[in-house]
Amino acid sequence: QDGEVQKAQRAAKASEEPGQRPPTIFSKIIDRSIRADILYEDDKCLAFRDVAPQAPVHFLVIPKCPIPRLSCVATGDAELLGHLLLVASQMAKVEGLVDGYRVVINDGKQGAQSVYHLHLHVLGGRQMGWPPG
Ligand code: DGP
Repeated sequence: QDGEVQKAQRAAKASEEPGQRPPTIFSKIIDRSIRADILYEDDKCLAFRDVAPQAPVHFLVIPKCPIPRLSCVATGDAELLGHLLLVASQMAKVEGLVDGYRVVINDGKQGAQSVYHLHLHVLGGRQMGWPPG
């Protein structure tokens, strides 16, 4: 669960970039006020297909608590972050990505983040290139 101190620290950090604070469209997916193709849900996270897929398989794994971005995480988030990776790995198996896949987290302006609710992209089903753009 998000402690009060963590919440305040996150709000302060997120507000360094005006207009980029939770709640975002992902909060509406979590509370079902907008539709998404949900693949997995538990008490801590949700996985759903990306609306603009960049690969044959492209889904997002998000925490239910609205952490804006990776650079806002704190030591107390370690277990949650590990959980998100485990779900990404399990869902990649369920999606049949046996030949590998890519996991991406975009952070902030230079990281090309557009939705300020932390999310892992899982992309697969085609050959990836390196370096990424
Ligand atoms: P990023 O650039 O890392 O912040 O990626 C945000 C991703 O979220 C982007 O690939 C498109 C996806 N996305 C944005 N809005 C929606 C939505 O309403 N539904 C779904 N399923 N995906 C969305």
